[in-house]
Amino acid sequence: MRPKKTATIGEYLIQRLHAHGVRHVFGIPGDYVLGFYEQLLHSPLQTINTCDEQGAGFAADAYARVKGLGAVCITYCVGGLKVANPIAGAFAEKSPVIVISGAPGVKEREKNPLLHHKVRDFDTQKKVFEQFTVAATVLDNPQTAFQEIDRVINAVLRYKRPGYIELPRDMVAVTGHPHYQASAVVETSNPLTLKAALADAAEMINAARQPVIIADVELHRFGLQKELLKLAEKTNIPVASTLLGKSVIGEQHPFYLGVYEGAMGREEVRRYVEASDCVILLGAFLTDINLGVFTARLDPGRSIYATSEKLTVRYRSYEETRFQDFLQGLVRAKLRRRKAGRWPHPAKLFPTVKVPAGAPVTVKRLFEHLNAFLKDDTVVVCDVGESLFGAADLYIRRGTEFLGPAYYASMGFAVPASIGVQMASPRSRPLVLVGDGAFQMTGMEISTALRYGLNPIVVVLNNRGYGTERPMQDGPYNDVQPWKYHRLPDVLGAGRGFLVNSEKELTDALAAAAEHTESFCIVEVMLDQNDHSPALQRLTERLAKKI
Ligand SMILES: Cc1ncc(C[n+]2csc(CCOP(=O)(O)OP(=O)(O)O)c2C)c(N)n1
Ligand SMILES: [Mg+2]
Repeated sequence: MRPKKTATIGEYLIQRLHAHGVRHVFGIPGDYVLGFYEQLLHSPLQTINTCDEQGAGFAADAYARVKGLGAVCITYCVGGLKVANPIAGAFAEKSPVIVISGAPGVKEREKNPLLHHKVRDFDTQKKVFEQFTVAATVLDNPQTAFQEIDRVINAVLRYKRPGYIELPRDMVAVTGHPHYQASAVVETSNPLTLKAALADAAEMINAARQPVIIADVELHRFGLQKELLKLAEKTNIPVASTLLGKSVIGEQHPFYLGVYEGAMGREEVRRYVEASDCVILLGAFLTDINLGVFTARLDPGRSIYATSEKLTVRYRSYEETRFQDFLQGLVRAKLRRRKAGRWPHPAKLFPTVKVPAGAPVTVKRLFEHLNAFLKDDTVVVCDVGESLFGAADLYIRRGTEFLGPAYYASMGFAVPASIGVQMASPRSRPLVLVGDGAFQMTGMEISTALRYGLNPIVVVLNNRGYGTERPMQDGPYNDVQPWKYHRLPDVLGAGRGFLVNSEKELTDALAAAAEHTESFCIVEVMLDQNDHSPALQRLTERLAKKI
């Protein structure tokens, strides 16, 4: 798309999104944003209309995680405040999403009339978004609008967190500053500090007996997976990931230990990591879930901690050092190559034990079967609950093929996120793992998948309620209305549904779903209410102690 000299504000926004690789915009129009939707229609960007704005927010978040930038476009307040939750999640988990909200025109705002959708003041919505975006603007001045668009997009790309652009409806078709030149922000590390940090880190790594890398989500976000592999291969230092960073490295890789999550994760991974005298944390979020509800034992005195926000080597911290420069520097640094050591590898999690075909499905067996079912083009998209905890042990074949809200943990993520995933990566087929409770929140977005010709396989883990919460504290508030999830194709007029009560039905359903590629499949798996994955049992025991 060639930039136009006399672009309107709306056109310029579209040009810049396109220039940064965005091809799809998720959302729902309203009168305050219809003018911009019309411009989108005549642009190379495709709009994806979801059933609900929350779905659009999750889809844009997932799109951003896969493609590097996502966009959601909604109307003022009624739409905007519905994307507040997914955008808060994108902020918390570092996903670069641009929120574009229509709004009353600048002229309409004079004398402060009570226009529809206004909550309190005209800037109420902007104030809300300022809490969970790295830059927010109202494009109310044609002289500065282009500059503001670039400022927000640059901040989003720099911090990998959401940004907010409010577009008053009478500004969409106004021409912006004709002589404005977009300038790329070039940020660099302070070379002397970087050099000192690298020397410090290299000395510590070289002196270590058993160094280990913990690779987390920022490596995905900053596209540094190749550097991670180079570092591991060059030094023979093994790599563990976290739940949020899962699939940052292909899990069949010989350097891969598994997911480290304190006492919640596999014991041999915990032991190996915690016995290390040099833990190299790369792009890591030290969250409660990532750290197995703070059961992880990581000593700062034995750690190198590098993220986009801070860099410390033991207790020394280094300012003005970019995360990517530090990692690239480590790859080039003089690091001792170790003898290939012996470290744990993820266990082969396959249903090797034969059980009677009619045996009911347990959570453990479900994940074993799913593991065997994963193909090279499968992207696993998890929702909160058993889906996420059980999936920690799935064996993800290649990089960036696992998405889950493993920190913010908002239910309702997975089904809409799968739309973003498949739009960003059309050759993939999402495998959605979602609890019945979460499905009741955003599962109708399966209709959006159908509308746009996508073909996710949605596995609904039906344990009749909020299973995750039952071991902590149970009551009727953890029940949900039983639905016949597998009958959804009847309602939507397409797709295939399967009801699974036994192992045999599970393997048959998965095989049939693999064959049925023309539209979505929904596999409803009946589980015992009191059956939990081992990881969840450990987690809830620890959480219950904190209530
Ligand atoms: C939007 C939202 N509301 C409430 C919660 C609190 N919560 C955490 S897990 C959970 C139950 C999830 O139920 P379901 O989706 O059926 O999965 P299960 O735990 O049964 O595997 C709830 C209500 C949440 N995380 N997100
Ligand atoms: Mg449930």
